[in-house]
Amino acid sequence: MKIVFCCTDTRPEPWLDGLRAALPEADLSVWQAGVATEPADYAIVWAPPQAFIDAQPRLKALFNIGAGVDALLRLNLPDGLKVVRLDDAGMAVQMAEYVCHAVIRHFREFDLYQQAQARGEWAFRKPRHREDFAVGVMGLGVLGSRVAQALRGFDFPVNGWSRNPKVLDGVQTFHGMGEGLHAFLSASRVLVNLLPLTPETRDILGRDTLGRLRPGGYVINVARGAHLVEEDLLALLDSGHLAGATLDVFRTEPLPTTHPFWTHPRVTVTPHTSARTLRDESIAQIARKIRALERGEPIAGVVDRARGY
Ligand code: OXD
Repeated sequence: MKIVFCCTDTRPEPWLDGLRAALPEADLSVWQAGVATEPADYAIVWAPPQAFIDAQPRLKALFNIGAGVDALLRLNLPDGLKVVRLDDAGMAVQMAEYVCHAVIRHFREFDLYQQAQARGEWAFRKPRHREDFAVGVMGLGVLGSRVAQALRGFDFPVNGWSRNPKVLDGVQTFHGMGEGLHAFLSASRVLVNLLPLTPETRDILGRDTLGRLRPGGYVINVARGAHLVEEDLLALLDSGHLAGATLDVFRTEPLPTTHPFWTHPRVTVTPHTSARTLRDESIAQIARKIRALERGEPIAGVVDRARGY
C-alpha cells in the first residue's frame, strides 16, 4: 500500500518515522510541487493544493491532520474519495483547557487583578454570579461536546447550539437557524464558536447574532476566522454591548501586524493554537483507520462532503 504525505508547512521526517513504525508494510512518499510522485492509495494532508489532488488519481482516502476540513472541501475532489478528519486525537482536551481558561479568566476578572498588581494594589473584587454567565457553545461535535462538558464541570450554565437536534447531559440545547439560534443567543452571555466552516456558517457571527447576546457578552472564537465579521465585533466592543473577546483564529493568518485586534484593550489574541495536532496520537489513529479500510471495515470520522463536516 502506498501513502503520500502532503502538508507543506509541516516537517515530514518525524511523520514519516512515525508512519514507518506504525505501518511498516506501507510505501511512503512526500509530495513536492513540480516533482512527480507515484500514485498512492492514501494521502495524509493539510491544506493540499489542487495540483496534488489532480496528480493522485488512485487515492481512496484523504486523512486531514487538522480539526477543520474546510480547506479540503474547497478543492475539486473526485466523487467517492473519502475525506477523513481526526477524531479528537488529543485535541478535545486542549480545546477544553483553552476555552475554560478564557471563560474563567473573564469571569474571575484576572485581567483586572493583573492591572491591580501593576499598580501594587491589594484589592478584592466582588464575586460575580455564575448563573449570570451562561456559556453558549456553537457546534456540538467532538470538540464542542467536550468543551460543554468541561464548562459544566465548573458549574456554569451551558447552552449548546447545533444545526440538528442534539442531547447532551446537563446542557440546554437549541438547534436550527432562525428562532432556535436567536433563543440560544439571548440565553447566553459568553459565546464559544466551534462550528465547522460551511457556506451556511460563514459570517455567522456578526452584528445581528452577537448583538443578541446578553449585555456584557464575551466572544471566544476557536473555529475559523471567516465565521466572524471582524468590524461588527469591534463595533459591539466599542459600543459596550460586548465586554471582550478571546480570538484564536482570524480571516487572515498570521494576523496582520496593523490589525486593530492586536492592540484592542479587551481583545486577547492567540496564534491559532487552541488545539494543536498531536503527531503520535494522530499517526496511531490514521494507521488504525488505514488498516480498517484495507480490511474493508467502516471507519469513524468520514466527512459528509455535501454537509461540509
Ligand atoms: C484546525 C486545526 O483545523 O488547527 O484549525 O486543527
